[in-house]
Amino acid sequence: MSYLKPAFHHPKLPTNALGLTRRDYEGSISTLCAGCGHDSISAAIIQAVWELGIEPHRVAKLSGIGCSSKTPDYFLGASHGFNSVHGRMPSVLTGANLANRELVYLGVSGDGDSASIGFGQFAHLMRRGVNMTYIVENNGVYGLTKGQFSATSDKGSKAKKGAVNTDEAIDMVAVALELGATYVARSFSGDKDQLVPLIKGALLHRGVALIDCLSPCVAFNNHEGSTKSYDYVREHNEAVNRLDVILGREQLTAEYAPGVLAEVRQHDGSMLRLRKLHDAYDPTNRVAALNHLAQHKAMGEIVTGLLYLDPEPEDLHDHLGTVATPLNQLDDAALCPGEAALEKLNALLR
Ligand SMILES: Cc1ncc(C[n+]2csc(CCOP(=O)(O)OP(=O)(O)O)c2C)c(N)n1
Ligand code: SF4
Ligand SMILES: [Mg+2]
Repeated sequence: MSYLKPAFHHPKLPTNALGLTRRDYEGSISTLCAGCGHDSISAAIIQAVWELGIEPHRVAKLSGIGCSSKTPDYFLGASHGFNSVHGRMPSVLTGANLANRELVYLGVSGDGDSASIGFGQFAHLMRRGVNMTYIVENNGVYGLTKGQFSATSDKGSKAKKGAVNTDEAIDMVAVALELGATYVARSFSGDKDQLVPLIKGALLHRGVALIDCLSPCVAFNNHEGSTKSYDYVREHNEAVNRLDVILGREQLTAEYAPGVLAEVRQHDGSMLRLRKLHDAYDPTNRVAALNHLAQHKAMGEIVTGLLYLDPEPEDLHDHLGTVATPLNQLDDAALCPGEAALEKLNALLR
């Protein structure tokens, strides 16, 4: 059950480039547990889309099943939405994207949804390079079904009632890097300063963007012995960089010391500025990103930040050579080129 929020707001609320307030990007009232990390991610999504000045009706938000997959109801109430079947968001989103590339696609999923039942779907979406932002709200448990270990629970991590996980964990960031994702980041729901710019960069990226966002489940995975609790993530967070997203229309200002700044221009002219916390870290080197992850994992650290970015990404439409016009705007002549064209095609296959 969800509740509608009252529409009135303070007349002096700040507006974005479209004259809309942050309230115009909200959804219905959350029914998640108070303190759930997923609610902070919804707030970060609202902030990012509002700051970018994207019209809400230009966004399509899709999800699977889980507490995480319920969250699209709680943001961007005026956007297109589709709550699919458990683990099937990637195929529904791929189909929608192929039919209409003009929308901004945002997929929200959980670690159970993406790393277990939907793992095959996740893999194929990444390797195909569907132009979208994929946020995994990763709490290391099946929250909605009351706290079973998920495939991202770390080996040795303790469940609320004391059981120890004996299985190896799947690292969604490492998998996405292996599979060719062109924007790969990890963040923490409790670090809005890091998360909001990462979401903005992902939404502007014209390729597949993954954000693995650690998001503590206060009901089932926030105790001592858990490696996905607020305390654990805060104590073990190792950020490789801090991101600022600068749109073409905004004035560029130099505010960082030389040697610690990496600038990457994206296809649309937006500039991603990375304040490097590690001077040696190169966000455009896929192999280095995988090595960095592995080295820090061995030290028990959770690496966050923008780990990999391909500034010249290709997406599924580039690979398939599809028509740019949304399919529902094509006329009969374009959709049905006639008998002679069909004959020619058939002849090629004989
Ligand atoms: C086909 C199918 N299998 C199993 C379920 C039961 N189920 C619902 S949500 C869920 C796991 C959700 O975990 P996750 O994706 O991590 O989301 P969270 O609730 O932790 O945010 C499962 C197994 C289902 N709804 N459909
Ligand atoms: S059960 Fe866990 S994941 Fe689900 S709403 Fe509650 S805190 Fe969030
Ligand atoms: Mg989960």
